[in-house]
Amino acid sequence: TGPSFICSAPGKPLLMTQPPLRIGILGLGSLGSVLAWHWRDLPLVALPRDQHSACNLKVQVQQQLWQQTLPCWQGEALDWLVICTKAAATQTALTPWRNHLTAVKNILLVQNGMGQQQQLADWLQEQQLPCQLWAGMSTEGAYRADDRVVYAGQGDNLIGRWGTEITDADHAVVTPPHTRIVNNIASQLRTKLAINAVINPLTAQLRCHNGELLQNPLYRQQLDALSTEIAGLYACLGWPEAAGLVERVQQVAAATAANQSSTLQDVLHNRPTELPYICGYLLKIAAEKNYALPLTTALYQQLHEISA
Ligand code: KPL
Repeated sequence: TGPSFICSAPGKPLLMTQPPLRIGILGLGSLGSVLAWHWRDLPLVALPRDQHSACNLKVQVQQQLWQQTLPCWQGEALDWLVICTKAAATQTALTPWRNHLTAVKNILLVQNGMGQQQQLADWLQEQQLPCQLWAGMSTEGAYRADDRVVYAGQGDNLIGRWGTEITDADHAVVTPPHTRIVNNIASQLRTKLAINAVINPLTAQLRCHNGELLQNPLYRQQLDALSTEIAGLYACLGWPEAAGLVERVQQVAAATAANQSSTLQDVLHNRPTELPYICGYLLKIAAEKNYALPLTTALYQQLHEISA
């Protein structure tokens, strides 16, 4: 947002600059670090686990290495608190900051998976915190390599209000740079959920890059069978994203062919995966409808065993 003009007296414009957005970031992994790089000219603060250290960031963008230290949030007013932790860590990471949250206007969750958005909405209401809750879906490409995060591919960061339609008042909110407001964020999240529910567990189980799911005929069969199973659940739930879902998963596997999915990276580094908020979430809603997901169930169980 650039400067805007208002007229103090006819013919005498008074230059008004918008104060820079104050943003706090919780979760400075690959995506959080890339967003910090996008917002490097703004006054950023970090919400570290120990609640007092500054955070050192290193992001490699093409051949350039960007390094910055973000101070720890002391409870000063924030326009946006952006949460990029793993879905399962949301509540544990946020709760220690409870007393500062009255100073936050908007909370934005940008994570894989579903279920955590509503859990947070319920918690904010229970705590009587008036922050506006937003959910986001990112297609930025980034991965951790040694001591740095590598920004591997530019993507979109779509955001929308959680649990409600976008209003005129929301459109008037100044959103963080490199984000775009959409009216159908829940739909975007459901499509991404299906993509992650197919590509992530399969690549983790088969230990392959995303593109091999298309190139290897046996893997390709599994890809299509799993996508078809999930499209069936979406159709049963009346979710319009069911249409074209199998093709959409294929397109994303092709577009991210050289990627190691985030779940494969987690498994290879012995980290907890996001599958409970991806496959686990789908299995829970399928069970509520008595809808069987045999392929998803088997894959989820096997991967639980691998990462347990
Ligand atoms: O979101 C992804 C992930 O790995 O988590 C995809 C889209 C599958 C790209 O790798």
